[in-house]
Amino acid sequence: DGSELAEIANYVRAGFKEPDKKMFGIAKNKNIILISMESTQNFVINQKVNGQEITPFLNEFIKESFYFENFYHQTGQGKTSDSEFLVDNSLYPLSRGAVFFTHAGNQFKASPEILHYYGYFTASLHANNKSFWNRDIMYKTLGYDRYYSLADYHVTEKNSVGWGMKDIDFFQQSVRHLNEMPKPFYAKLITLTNHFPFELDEEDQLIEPYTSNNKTVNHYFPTVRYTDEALKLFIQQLKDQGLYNDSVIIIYGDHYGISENHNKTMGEFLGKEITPFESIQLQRVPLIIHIPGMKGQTVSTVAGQIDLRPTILHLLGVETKADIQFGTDLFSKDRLQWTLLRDGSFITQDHVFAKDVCYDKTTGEPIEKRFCMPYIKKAKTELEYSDKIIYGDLLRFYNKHDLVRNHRGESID
Ligand code: GP9
Ligand code: MN
Repeated sequence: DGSELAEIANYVRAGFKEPDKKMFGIAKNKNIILISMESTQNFVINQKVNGQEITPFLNEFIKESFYFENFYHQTGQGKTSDSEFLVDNSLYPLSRGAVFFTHAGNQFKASPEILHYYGYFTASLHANNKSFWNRDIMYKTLGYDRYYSLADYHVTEKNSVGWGMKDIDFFQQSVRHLNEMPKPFYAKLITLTNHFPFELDEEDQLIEPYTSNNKTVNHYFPTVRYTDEALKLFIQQLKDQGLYNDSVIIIYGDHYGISENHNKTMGEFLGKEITPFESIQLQRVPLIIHIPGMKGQTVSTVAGQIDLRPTILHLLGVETKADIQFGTDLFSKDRLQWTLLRDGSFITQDHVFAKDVCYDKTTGEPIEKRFCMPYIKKAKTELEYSDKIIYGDLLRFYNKHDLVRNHRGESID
């Protein structure tokens, strides 16, 4: 029955933080353009390889955007699909498998579905086979109006590399789709070129690889640089098409690209040993939110992908107080400084908890576990509650009727 959901609802609503009044509704009726950057970790921002910038475009773009420097991915085995799940639902993915495959038949109350009540057209754009990650099925469940997949792109041998269509071509053709969509829209674009094993054609190599005996790490940098170039061209096209000033642009990394297996080389590159503490810090991915007419700012609040849904909805002026979600608005003044990764590791203002050890964030040194204790319980509770929702399909008890009433501003029980 719905009693389990009631307990969970009490928990999440008790943790609800009011949005910043200055930000709530600031982007009402604007388009949302979400860009998922494949395998892009935050350490590449403002970083050089062989004396050359890895992300010259993003390094400039963050100056005119909100740039979140302590933003973590929270994905598990479902990789890109897990990040999509987090962003649209503000629920945790599963500890094993991909919820896109295992629970596509559930009822969710994802942001695309909610945004319909506010007149939005919702779409996902990704030049891959539509059934990859079960997206064609799951997107219907999440309430997407349209999935622009492989069949909607002109893909040739020349404009492909590695996993498929090159990012520059993908963005170029995506602009046409964006132009055709009813406005306002909520559109998610998923890049692909910076995918392991980071293959690139000679002509697209804008910087030299890193030099070490580790091919994966070496080739990561030129492909990140390539996607940075693709983003630069895309933003210019948005300006040319008159879409730029009507759109909030949100760029985020989906998950790590360099796994723990490469910690030795990463340590050489960064000039420090990659301890379990540093390993967690490497799970930071870029988050850049560009709001037309607003000045840039670097924000250091501790946050994760789970926080994007309330943030986006609040920017659009949509209340989420009654929603079942585990994230908090990134602009909320009194948000808790904490984020929880899917493996139970977490990060607070002063501590990192990883592999059952509590670390001091300033020194990176292990300290007594009691400092992390209050959050250990919270971490366990949240993952259990989120899992319960998914395994028990509990949001079916938060039925359509409640959802509509809630988003008409009527109260629900
Ligand atoms: C595939 C792309 C990459 O469509 O999203 O998937 P990943 O392997 O990163 O989950
Ligand atoms: Mn991915």
